[in-house]
Formats: sequence, structure tokens, C-alpha cells
Amino acid sequence: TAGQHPTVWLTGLSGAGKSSIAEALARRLKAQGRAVTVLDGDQLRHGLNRDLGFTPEDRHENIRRTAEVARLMNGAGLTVIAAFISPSCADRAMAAAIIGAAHFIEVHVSTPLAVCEARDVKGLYAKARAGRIAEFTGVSAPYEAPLAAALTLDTGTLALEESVERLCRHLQQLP
Ligand code: GGZ
Repeated sequence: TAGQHPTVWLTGLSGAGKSSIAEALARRLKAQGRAVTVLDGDQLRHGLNRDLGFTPEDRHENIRRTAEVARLMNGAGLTVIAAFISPSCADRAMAAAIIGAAHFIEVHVSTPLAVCEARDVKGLYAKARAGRIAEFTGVSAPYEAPLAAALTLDTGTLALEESVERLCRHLQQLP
């Protein structure tokens, strides 16, 4: 049925904690016996989406391809956890339409820019501020926050385990 093989779609800034939440949630769900896979923007950009950059058009295509893959995987019986900045409300709406609204769980990893930038795990914000990365989300490209996310998780104030706990609880109460 619709609710059985969902796509959990994590959206938020670079460094917000999407990949960490995705991996930790995947581990938890696997331990519960669920078939689950993670689709991560940073990883897919090394393979399936290696031809794409960060213009609005390329981000749109990135999200479209990813949503098509998620749809196929959901159909094959997998729970999908997708971690993409996906800064455009319209592109996330497209993903929901491709995947099917009943399968699509939008989760805003809402860690504020200041926190992501202070972490700067990969040094990308420093490069972006120095003008060495064009169209960097939050610095020189927009991020449109979801207006009606199923869940909002700020890793600046929530421990990773608490975010995963909230996601698990949300998934368990689905029909
Ligand atoms: C945003 C960029 C950019 C620009 C490189 N803007 O935190 P990361 O480093 O490891 O993951 C980010 C990744 C974003 O890919 P997505 O596929 O999630 O983006 S989108 O959904 O918007 O298509 C970041 C890195 O790529 N990165 N340049 N200009 N992030």
C-alpha cells in the first residue's frame, strides 16, 4: 500500500546534517528489518548526476532524476531516504508528484545558516564567501524553506539520536 514504502526527503542547507541523519535513520530502520536505501546528493553527483552543476536548471534535473530513482526503489519495496539540499519549493513539489504524494515525507533539516557555516566541515562556506564557489546555497544562491514539512529538525539544538527518534516515531504512526 501507499504508506508502506515511503521516501523520506531531507531538505536543508549544506552542512545542516542531512547525510548524518540519513545514515543514522537507515541503520535504525535496517535494524527493525526494513529494506532501506539512502540517496545522497553529494554521492549521486559522482555517478548518475555527474554531468550536473548547481544552476537552477541543473538542480531541477538533479531532483527530477533522483525522484524517478526513488519512485522505482519504492516500487521495488525499499524505503528511500533522500538527502538533497533541494532548495526550490517547486522542485520538491515535482519530486512529490513523481514519487506520489502518499509516499513522500518532506523533512526540513532546518539547522540555521550561521550554525552550518560555523561548522564548515568541508570548508565550502569559506570558499563560497571568498567567491571561489559560484551559486552556493545560503551564500550566493537561495534556499526556500518548506512551508508544510512533516517534520522540522534543527541539528543545532537536537542531538542526532533525537532527530532519528522523531523520524522513527513519525514513520511508525503512518497508515
Ligand atoms: C550547494 C554545493 C555547491 C553549491 C558544491 N551549492 O554539503 P555537501 O557539499 O557535501 O553537499 C553539497 C552538495 C549539494 O548537492 P545536492 O545534490 O544536495 O544539491 S541540490 O539539491 O541543490 O541539487 C555541497 C556540494 O554539493 N556543493 N557546490 N554551489 N552545494
